[in-house]
Amino acid sequence: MAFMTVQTAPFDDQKPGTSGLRKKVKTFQQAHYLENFVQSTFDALGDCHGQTLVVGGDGRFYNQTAIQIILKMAAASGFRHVWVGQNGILSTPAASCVIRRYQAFGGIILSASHNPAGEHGDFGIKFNMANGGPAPESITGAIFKNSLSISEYQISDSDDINLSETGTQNLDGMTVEVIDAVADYADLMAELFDFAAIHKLLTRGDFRMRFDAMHAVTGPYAIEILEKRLGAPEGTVINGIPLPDFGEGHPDPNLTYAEELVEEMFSADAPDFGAASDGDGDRNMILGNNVFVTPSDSLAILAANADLVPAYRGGLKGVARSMPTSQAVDRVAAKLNIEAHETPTGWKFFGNLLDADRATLCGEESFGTGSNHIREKDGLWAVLFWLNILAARDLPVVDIVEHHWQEYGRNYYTRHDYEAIPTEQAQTLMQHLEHQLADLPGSQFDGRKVQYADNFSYRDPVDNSVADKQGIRIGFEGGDRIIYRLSGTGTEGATLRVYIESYQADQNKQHLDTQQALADLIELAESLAMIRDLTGRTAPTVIT
Ligand code: G16
Repeated sequence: MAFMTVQTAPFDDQKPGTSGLRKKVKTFQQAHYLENFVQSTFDALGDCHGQTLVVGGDGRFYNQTAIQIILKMAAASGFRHVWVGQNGILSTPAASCVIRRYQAFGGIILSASHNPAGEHGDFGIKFNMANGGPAPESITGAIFKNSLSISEYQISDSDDINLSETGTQNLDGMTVEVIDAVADYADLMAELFDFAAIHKLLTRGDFRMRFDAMHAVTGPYAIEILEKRLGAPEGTVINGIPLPDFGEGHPDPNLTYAEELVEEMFSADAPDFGAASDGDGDRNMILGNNVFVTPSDSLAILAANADLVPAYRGGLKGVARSMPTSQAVDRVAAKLNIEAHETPTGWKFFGNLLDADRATLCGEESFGTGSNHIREKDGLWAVLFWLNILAARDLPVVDIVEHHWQEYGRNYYTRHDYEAIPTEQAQTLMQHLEHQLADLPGSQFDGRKVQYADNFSYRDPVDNSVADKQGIRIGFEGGDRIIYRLSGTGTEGATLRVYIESYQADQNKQHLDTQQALADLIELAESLAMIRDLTGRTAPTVIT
């Protein structure tokens, strides 16, 4: 067995997006494509000799092939120790947990999140740092730069590692530890939440829940935690077996793609609590009997009820949300008299705030919620947080949500996505909006006065790094907002996201249908951006 140096040539499309590099499987299968990105990553990290690496993925097609390549390249780059999830599996939050628990140098996570999987689907790769969180822009920028000039990479020619059994193996002098993918994460959850109270709730007979793992990575985690450790009846977890093509589904936990769960939760005999997670286990959707909790409301409700959870009983240091996420949590922060941070979209922007202990809970409108327990958003953590609240308050989900609105007011909120628009059309639309920004402040639309209009720029309060052009914001007096962004995670053309929010303090007006309550703002968002004219689209692809 020996290390080889392989000659290669750069690819020009390896710029990491919102969450790592995501491309079609076919793109990754090109000769040298994955290897170039991995070498560019190792080179961006500096000296890897003697270091420990964590590797795992969401189990989608190409996961194990990619892991074998990465292990051989890690050995050739001098890593001394690698922790790999059994069968190559680690959910994104579990990978973050393992990196922190074993004080690794960092980890490689293989996932394209909720994007469809299988031979014709998507694949993805990203690097997480020693804190367990996604690499910051300084590193992803260096990876991209390296990828544009790479001319060779190093790899071992040894045999594949057996990933199916836990235990220690040797790869050209590097120790590979195949670990139980679930145990460390499940133990961490047991440390954070009141498992005894949740166990009581799930076994008392009059409380039913359903968790949809959507044939993606969370199945084994949910079965171990909800059914085995917390005593929920067998069958509580549906679609619990991870499949390389996710059962040809689209494991994006929202009202459109989690159809099976949504149908059950809005039926006459609906369970009391329903939840779903996504491809790699970091997203969550929360439902009650005939009620959907928006991710933005969920974040605000978790913050307002945090003192019911053992891990957060000491109080929250602060909260953080991505800019397009509704401002509901800001109101809770104001009441608790703690800091509220507004960051660009992308979990990586929460890392510094969490490390500096300036935020305890973080969340995004894109069905992501998490805390300082790891440095990724965490689907099952959010589900357990809700179960802990339900066990402590003994109220239906709908009451918890409505009581929250009564106390804090309701932020009506929706996101309209226009997927796979030709990139040039999307850019023209964003430029058209940019050109209006200077003139918009002070303008009136249906009685709403524009207070500010800009392209969001963020200065990280910890390291002062600046991220520009993070989305167009049109804010009105009273707090209503329209926001436009192009997604950084799609793999086909461009996805336009339009986020619309309106605040309602009047309890008598808090029970409208969201799309109706926001109808005039939705129409205004369309006309300001000229979506129909510039894209030919008459309706969004997905509404959440
Ligand atoms: C990723 C990021 C999130 C982001 C989401 C949507 O989530 O980790 O921070 O909110 O993408 O990003 P965009 O609007 O740019 O498509 P995931 O679950 O896909 O890793």
